[in-house]
Amino acid sequence: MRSGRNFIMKLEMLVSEKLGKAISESSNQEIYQALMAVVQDMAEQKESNEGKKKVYYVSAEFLIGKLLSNNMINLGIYEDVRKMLAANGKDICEIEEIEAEPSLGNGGLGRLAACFLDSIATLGYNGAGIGLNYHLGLFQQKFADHMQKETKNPWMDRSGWLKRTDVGFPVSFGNLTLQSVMYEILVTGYGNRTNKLQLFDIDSVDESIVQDGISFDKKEIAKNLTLFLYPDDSDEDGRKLRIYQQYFMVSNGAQLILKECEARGCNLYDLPDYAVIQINDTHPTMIIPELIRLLIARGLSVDDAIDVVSRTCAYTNHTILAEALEKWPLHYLQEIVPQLVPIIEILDDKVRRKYADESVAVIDRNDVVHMAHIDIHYGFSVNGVAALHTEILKETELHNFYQLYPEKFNNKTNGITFRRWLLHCNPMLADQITEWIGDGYKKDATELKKLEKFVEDEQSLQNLLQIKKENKHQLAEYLRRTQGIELNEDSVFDIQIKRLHEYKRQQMNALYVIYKYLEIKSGKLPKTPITVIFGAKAAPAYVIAKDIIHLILCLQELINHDPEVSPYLNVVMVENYNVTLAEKLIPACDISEQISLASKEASGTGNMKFMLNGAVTLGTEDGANVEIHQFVGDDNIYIFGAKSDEVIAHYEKSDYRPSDYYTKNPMIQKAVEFITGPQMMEIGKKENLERLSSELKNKDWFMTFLDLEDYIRTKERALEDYTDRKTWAKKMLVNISNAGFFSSDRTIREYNQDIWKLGD
Ligand code: 26Q
Repeated sequence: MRSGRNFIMKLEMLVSEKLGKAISESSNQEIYQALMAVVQDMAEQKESNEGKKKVYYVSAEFLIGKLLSNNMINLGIYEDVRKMLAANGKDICEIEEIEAEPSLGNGGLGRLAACFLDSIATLGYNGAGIGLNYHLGLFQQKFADHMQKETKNPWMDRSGWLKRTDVGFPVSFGNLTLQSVMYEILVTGYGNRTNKLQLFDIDSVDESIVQDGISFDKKEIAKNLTLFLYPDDSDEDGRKLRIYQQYFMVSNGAQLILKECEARGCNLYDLPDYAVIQINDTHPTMIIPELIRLLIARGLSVDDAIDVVSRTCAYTNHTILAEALEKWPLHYLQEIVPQLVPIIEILDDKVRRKYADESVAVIDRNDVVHMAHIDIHYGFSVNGVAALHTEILKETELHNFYQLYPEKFNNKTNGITFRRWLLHCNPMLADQITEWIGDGYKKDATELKKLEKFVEDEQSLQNLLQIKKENKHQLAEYLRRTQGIELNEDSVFDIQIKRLHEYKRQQMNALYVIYKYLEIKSGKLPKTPITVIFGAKAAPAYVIAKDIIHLILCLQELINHDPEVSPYLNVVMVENYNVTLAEKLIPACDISEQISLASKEASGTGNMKFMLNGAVTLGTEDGANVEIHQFVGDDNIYIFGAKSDEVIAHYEKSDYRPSDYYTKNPMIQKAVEFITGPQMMEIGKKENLERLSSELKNKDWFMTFLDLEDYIRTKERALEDYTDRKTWAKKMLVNISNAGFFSSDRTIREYNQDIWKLGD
């Protein structure tokens, strides 16, 4: 039995053995290292390569977050370790803080890949993640002069989970051949097997070429190949470096997959019986021509190679934003990966012989290669990540492909791992749920539904409110200690945390803040104070996104220092939003902001994390919000704004004019004019504020003004409802009890049933 006094004593022995001295006499840093080593030993014991067929989840991003506590939870030892440390005068939370967060992802797509690895291991499936080991990860965000500044994040020295292997492969770029090294991170499932995340790298990467901030010479490929995640692709050298990275990732992946399958006795014609490759968006698409190339080199005919690969690869689409669909000029590929060009030409030629429709071509008339088109023609499955998203792909974005291959299209609504996003980040709530319904929900999330019977129980609702209050207190302490931020713990915590993008409409939330500020100034005081919390990184080259951050930081300065307003309204923008911060923010949230322009957010996964932790969603009918709405019903979510059909119709007819709304609505006008008014100008920079204001007034590509009025009205209604604490607590409970569907265990079971077919 892994619990009780004996086990705690054993743990203490294991850790002190690694330390070579008593725990009480060791520093937190030393204890972190020792615990990590013990956890790694235990995870290794669960390593398994069983199962004939294996899924390879190939992704340019794996946003895994800190690993120590998560692994301890999955190994079932967290509580005992906590007690053992406490008995030795050590605080587990302080030890958690030693660990650096690996920053190997931008946002949703990378975090999804991490949740999936957890669920694949938890369900006992044979699988691995394949990606790149970015030395400096995604940039670290600093605020100075109310602006975002980027600095590097050297996470590797302070993490320790990466294990170098002696596996490596040659990868050629024209005349340059680089020898790779594979690193591994163990991914241990909840009470089940341990799988691996396999990250490729080269030894010649030179971190010293990074000058101030995150700039570096993009031409020295041997020194910079895996230096950063998605280097700035606003210039040509940046875009080329992306192709180098992608090919390096997939060539290594393809060589590893063939090696492993051959070792298990696969003759290459049977590859689909041994491997299934899930292509996470188009970033790994070159794995298709690369595998075809490798199979031909091993003696298969061109047609057989294409057939085998097409039955092995499946593609997930994560976006319908046109600018995010990858297209590469053929001459880039000719320069960087000339060996793939003849293959891609064959793939194009086959499509052109079969289909006259130019819109489905692999290489278009301008000699641009459409990566998603390769995936759809030469993969056996195409999936979207929420019901609405998949419908839009079928009806609009990929309609011509859907007509050719209706059988390939399927939906897999995203999910999140409840181990990290409930058990780890909200232990108080998890314990309370266990007290109410037992711990079956930890393995079968749909059991949360049993919570609904407490919805009329006064005491249970009180408990729920008490837990929220305590989590708000803990967040306040954390932000005070780490960022010097003061929160009003008695206010409503209204939180929008996600990448900064115009389609996610942080600017609309900022306009609400201005509206509210003006209301308070005019004497209309809210019943409950509000704290509007933002967390977001903007891509370094995304000018308007950075202007929106500037606006929010200026509002924070103005409002929090205004003695008339700050007792009722505060704005907080947390610095360097990442997985670790999300784990602190989400359990403390009252209102979850999911306000993307309908049709633009493929799914969202933050929405699910908030729901699970008892926040109520304020959102549009977009992505997975639609499904959340269906589960909780009208009374337990605040839905507003134009529906996706209306939005799509506006785009099709090009008939949206921001001025139509701006000039007719004095409230909108006042709020927008405030951006460039004297108070803001005194704090902020004219150039940035004017650019943002004019972008909104003249373009407003994501239709902020279309939804602003309804947004404000609906948010006010939510804030009013919040004052009836008991009714609000019911809404919280209904949200938690309906969150089961959004477990990534459910998502992964569906991937396996419909796509991977791994068997037992
Ligand atoms: C493409 C070309 C050039 C440069 C960069 C890119 C690029 C980089 C990152 C394109 C897309 C991404 C990331 C996309 C992403 O995170 N999408 C999110 O995926 C989540 C998981 O499915 C969804 O929940 C979100 O709705 C979706 O936005």
